[in-house]
Amino acid sequence: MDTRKIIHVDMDAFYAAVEQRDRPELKGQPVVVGGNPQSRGVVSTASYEARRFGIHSAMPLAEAYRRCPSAVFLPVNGAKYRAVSKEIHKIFFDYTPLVEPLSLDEAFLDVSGSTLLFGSAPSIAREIKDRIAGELDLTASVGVAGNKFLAKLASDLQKPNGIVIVDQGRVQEFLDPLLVERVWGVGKKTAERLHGLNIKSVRDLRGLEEGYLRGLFGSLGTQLYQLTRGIDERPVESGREAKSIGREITFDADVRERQVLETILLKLAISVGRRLRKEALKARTISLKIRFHDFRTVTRARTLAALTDLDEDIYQAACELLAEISLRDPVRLAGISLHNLSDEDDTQLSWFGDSKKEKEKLARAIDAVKDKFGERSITRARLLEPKDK
Ligand code: TTP
Ligand code: MG
Repeated sequence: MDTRKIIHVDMDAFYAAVEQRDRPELKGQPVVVGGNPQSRGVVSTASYEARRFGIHSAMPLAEAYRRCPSAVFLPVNGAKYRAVSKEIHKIFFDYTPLVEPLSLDEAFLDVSGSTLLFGSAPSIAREIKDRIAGELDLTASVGVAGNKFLAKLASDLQKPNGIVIVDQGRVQEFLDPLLVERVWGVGKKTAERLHGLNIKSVRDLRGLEEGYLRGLFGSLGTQLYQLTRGIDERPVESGREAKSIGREITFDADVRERQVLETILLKLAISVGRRLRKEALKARTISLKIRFHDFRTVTRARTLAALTDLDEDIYQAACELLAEISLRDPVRLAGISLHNLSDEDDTQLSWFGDSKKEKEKLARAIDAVKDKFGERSITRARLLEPKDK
């Protein structure tokens, strides 16, 4: 039984809300943060007014423009959001030193040791929300529960400006009606397999025995067994500072085909690209890690001429690096990591991106992805795992 008190805070439409706050004439208007709609970038976030037009994060800006030409398109001002994020963290630290930021606008707080001084976890959560509104003129959604999994689920349930408290005694009641897609670790593929077994809700999933789940999904099976019962022991880890952003996947079965690996690299590129944009950072160096079945590990890195936060740039570099690696042995793991991160706005370097050769290279990269994975692949949504959030 969980005795911890965990709060998850997630700011509402963060970048867009900061822009609307600083330019009150934008309040109530569809605002898209991401850049010029003529550029090849993607939407970082959209105000709730813009979301009504179907605009969402990671959508190409051109598509957002098509859906709502009258929206106000703004560049990503990373330095500003970083400064606001620091202000938010200052409020958190008034209640506990155990703060684990997940991105600029999202954090876990462990307030188990704070209740004697500051009152119950729900009242701390309310106070934090009120202070964010009063001092920073922004809204946050918060979840309060006995562990990270439940707190994060809760903060998402009544967005925007929501507060959801998961009582210890009502965990199962809270979890059971939720769709399996909301369970940490359930991506698109796992969800499809579960749907094939007619498992739609957490309640359905909870009906499966642990051994059976392990047989189906390996260690993920055990994780699902526990999470569907509201068990999650992961501690809140404070003091984690991302100097690099990386993601790797160990395969269920070794992979020999280069093409399969390229598909996996696309998925990894989309995942790290998203995290990069959530941190309002750009990367200059992309590194690829390949581990063979005998655990021999090869890494290769490439430093780009200009900073990027685009999935297709990351994907292209990763594929080029893969091309340098001989695949005589089967592969058990692939990973992409991003280094030399910067929040500089290097748009003054964009003359580089405008050079004909560079443009052609990019167009080829995008076409290659589309040829291989279909027209919609570049919209990304297809490959995004909801739990990457
Ligand atoms: P989110 O918390 O996912 O989104 P949000 O705060 O804009 O909206 P809400 O939480 O109310 O649904 O991400 C936080 C910020 O990270 C977001 O404002 C912009 C940035 N971001 C990107 O740049 N690219 C992305 O793909 C995502 C998801 C977020
Ligand atoms: Mg948010």
